Amino acid sequence: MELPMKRTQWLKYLLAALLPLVIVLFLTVAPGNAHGENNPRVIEITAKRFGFTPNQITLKKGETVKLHLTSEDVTHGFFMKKLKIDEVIEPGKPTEITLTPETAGNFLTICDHFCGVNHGNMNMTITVVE
Ligand SMILES: [Cu+2]
Repeated sequence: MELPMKRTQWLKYLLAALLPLVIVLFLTVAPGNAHGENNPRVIEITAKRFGFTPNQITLKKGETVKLHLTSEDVTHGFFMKKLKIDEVIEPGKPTEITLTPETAGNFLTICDHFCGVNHGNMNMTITVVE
């Protein structure tokens, strides 16, 4: 029974060769797909008289995200005391915030840099879920 022996050996070689390949593939692909500490989710937020787009974002408690803020017209503010956010968004100068919310809830984030007649109504909500 020579042939079955050889087949078994071939299978062993094949598995021995494929296993490291599978491990390498897993290690190279998996971190790219996951959003961990080193690769946070990026959320684009645009400020324009007199609102933010999007008007609401949802974050996960404990998950680090990057907020990428840009202004399409004049200088705006981006302020939410409880999340320790206090930024100025100047036109043509993107601002980046790295944020790891530790408390769940709805946080009204306002423009605190006077930008015109309806400035007082310029805000958005950051929702943090458990
Ligand atoms: Cu504003």
